[in-house]
Amino acid sequence: MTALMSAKIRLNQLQDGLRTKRFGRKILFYHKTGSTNDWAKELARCGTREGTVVIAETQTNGRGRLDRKWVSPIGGLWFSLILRLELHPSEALKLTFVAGLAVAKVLHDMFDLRVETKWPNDVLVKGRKICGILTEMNTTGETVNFVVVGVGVNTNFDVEKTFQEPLKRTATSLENELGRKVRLEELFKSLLEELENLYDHFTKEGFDSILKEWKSYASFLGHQVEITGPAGKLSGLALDVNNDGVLILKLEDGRMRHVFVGDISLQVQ
Ligand code: BT5
Repeated sequence: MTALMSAKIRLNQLQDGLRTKRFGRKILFYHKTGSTNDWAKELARCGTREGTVVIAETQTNGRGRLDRKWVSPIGGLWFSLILRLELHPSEALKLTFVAGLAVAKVLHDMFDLRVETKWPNDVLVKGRKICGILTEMNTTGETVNFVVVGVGVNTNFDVEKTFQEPLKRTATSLENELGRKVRLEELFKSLLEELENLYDHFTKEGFDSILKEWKSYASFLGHQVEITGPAGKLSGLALDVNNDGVLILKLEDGRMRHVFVGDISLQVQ
């Protein structure tokens, strides 16, 4: 495979053999765009159907949570999926777990990698971030009009050469972990298939078994962690993630704390 083939996305192969009913049946492709989440939201606002995907080879304004920057060079897999489902706004976080589990399963099954899920929206390999998920929604009062789930997987590039400090130490890519490039289109199709599978399970059967499986990849549970959130830093034992996707932290003084938003870092003991 030449470097060009593995960095560029071959549009005609994105749907070739795709085994989904709805996800990725309509795809908008950009060589370069600001953020695929922004385009997906725009399309959803105009009524575009569930399962539509926006994908780009590179993003100039890739976003993380709280408007943080998501670095999105060529060679990565950057896409957003439009979902239309009945749920309460407080439940949208659950879709982040659905997507995180889909990524973890696919990376494990396709490449035999030891992947970990980290609350709330990361997938890691050997403690380094290989994927981030950004779930955004549009609401009217308590009605969710649509949800956009953005998935970014560091794939065919070397983080050492591509990222700056401190990201080159905290991130990894499939190329770094496997020592080779992979077919972006095949990875994309497998992710869409797993996403559709798990999403259908979630809408029909509920969140319990999704969360249970997500937790089976969550190696931070049972460890001392530090949470950085809107209210500052908190340290404690990461006890559990409850059925709302909320992290339960046991503080050093023994009190329990529900954490709704934040970033976890493991504490070295
Ligand atoms: C995320 O936010 O992890 C969500 C990332 C979602 C990206 C996808 S790509 C397709 C779609 N379109 C978008 O515009 N976004 C979505 P958060 O948990 O807030 O993490 C952001 C932090 O991760 C940054 O502050 C950096 O520290 C780090 N980071 C940035 N780029 C990274 C990368 N490529 N790989 C690993 N870490 C990165």
